[in-house]
Amino acid sequence: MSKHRRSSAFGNDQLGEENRTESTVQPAGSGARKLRRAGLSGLLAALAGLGLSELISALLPGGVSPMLAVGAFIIDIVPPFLKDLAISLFGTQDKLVLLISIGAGIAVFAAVSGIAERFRPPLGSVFITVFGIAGVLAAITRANASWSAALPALAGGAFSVLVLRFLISALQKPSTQAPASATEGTERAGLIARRSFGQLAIGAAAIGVIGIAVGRAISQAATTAYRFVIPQAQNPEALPEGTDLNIDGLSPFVTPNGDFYRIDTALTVPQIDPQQWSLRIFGMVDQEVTVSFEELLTMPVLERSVTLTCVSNEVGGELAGNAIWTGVPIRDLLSKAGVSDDADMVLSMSQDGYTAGTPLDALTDPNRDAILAMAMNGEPLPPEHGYPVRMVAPGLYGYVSATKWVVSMEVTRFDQKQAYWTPRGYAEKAPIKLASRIEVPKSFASLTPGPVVVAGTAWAQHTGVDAVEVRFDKGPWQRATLGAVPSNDTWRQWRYEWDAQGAGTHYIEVRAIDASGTVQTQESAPPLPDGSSGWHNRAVKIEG
Ligand SMILES: Nc1nc2c(c(=O)[nH]1)N[C@H]1C(S)=C(S)[C@@H](COP(=O)(O)O)O[C@H]1N2
Ligand SMILES: [Mo]
Repeated sequence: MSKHRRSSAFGNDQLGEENRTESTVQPAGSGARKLRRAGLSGLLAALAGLGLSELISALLPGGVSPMLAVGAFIIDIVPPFLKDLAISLFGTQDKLVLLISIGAGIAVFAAVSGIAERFRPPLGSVFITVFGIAGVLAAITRANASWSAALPALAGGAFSVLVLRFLISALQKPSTQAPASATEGTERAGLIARRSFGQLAIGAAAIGVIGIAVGRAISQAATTAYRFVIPQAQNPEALPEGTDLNIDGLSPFVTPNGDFYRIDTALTVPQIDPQQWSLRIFGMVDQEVTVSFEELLTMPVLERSVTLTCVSNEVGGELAGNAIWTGVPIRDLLSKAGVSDDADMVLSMSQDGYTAGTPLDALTDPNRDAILAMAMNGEPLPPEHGYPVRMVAPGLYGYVSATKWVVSMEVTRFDQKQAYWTPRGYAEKAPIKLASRIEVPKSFASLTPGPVVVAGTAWAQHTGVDAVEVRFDKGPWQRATLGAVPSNDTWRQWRYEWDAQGAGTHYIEVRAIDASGTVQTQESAPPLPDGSSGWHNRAVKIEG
């Protein structure tokens, strides 16, 4: 019998008739199957609605994908300890995990809506409507959203309700009425019924899958279509000989773009068409300034190596990377606008609403090259690192200085404005702490007695690293050899040749001394509120 039902799914009228008679005989069917089909209806209705909304959001200028808006909203309300937990558990996969959880959440909600619509109509429609409204709210409350941001969720929600009703009514084909008593109403119901459940289901699934795929593809294509020539710096910074000590397993001095750590609150990478992009500088300025990407390309640029570090980096962690950035000095843009003497902060905002508060003097200082970068290691910024334009300010943790997908800078005061992470417990000012780490040999490496290269990186951005010291089994500190650096804004490689003797476990520690003579503190601190501290150590084994 179930076979019959399934074949009726393919819309043969003959079978439909048969089915109808059959259900007159046995109207109940199996309870579990009813539930399953109702749940499936909810899932398909949600899928179709999401598909339509994705498609509209891609085609509509200013359209916001409600699915992503809801995800972004969730990220914004997640408490900071959960964010650090997610980073430590899933690393850079934290967003994938979140996306999957959201997907699973939507699926459960949709299935429940389907069941509710089948057995307690119109409760399922109400659920989906509420969900659609949540999508609308999430979309229109995103930063930089216009009213058109509401449309995809509105249309998707309405369509989803419609699909749900069709699917559920196809499940409840009129079967008890004799043809003789047919009124206009039941005739229409009959028409719907003839579009069998299966046909409708396939249609809904197709709209959903195609809508999502095409929608994503369209919004991605808009970003990557634009080509530009990276402007040449007048005095590009030359890398001296010997920045790289060429040690196996040691981070290269310049981190390739593909290996560069990525940290941000963006659930999916914002897609920005450079031709639509502009940067607005406003607030405590003599005159508001708006620069387009084209204009930016005509301005004099700097090319500088700067090592970025995330405040969430644990002692010995990998959330740091060094790249060569090309872009316009931010001080040039700020002087175009003319900043007020009373201002002390620049609140930069990304296209997706993330904000960072940077001390104004760090951006206007002629001796600190804060850059509005459009290139990273000689290539346009990769989308996940801020395409088309991001900030880079040497010496400050990324969350207070390195806004990606930046679209505005408000010149203001720390006592007037708060940046994204400030109400979430992170310090409003956050210079990068002096740090060093051991990268070679690996933890618990098994070594043969004799000379062993111990190596790693150390950083004290904008101050510079003057020395790195290592010690073994709490013995005396030994000076390591340092790699060359182009400036004090980058990390520095170090190496020490150790005469490894004595079978068993040995304990290596490292600390750095910066150019102002400060010795890296042993005091251990967690990332919250202003960055981790403490000496990195590693245990290794010498074979007997
Ligand atoms: N738009 C935006 N920019 C952002 C962030 C963000 O969440 N959104 N995170 C900041 C943080 S915390 C860091 S550490 C750096 C990381 O830059 P990267 O991903 O290019 O390594 O970006 C900064 N810029
Ligand atoms: Mo960060």
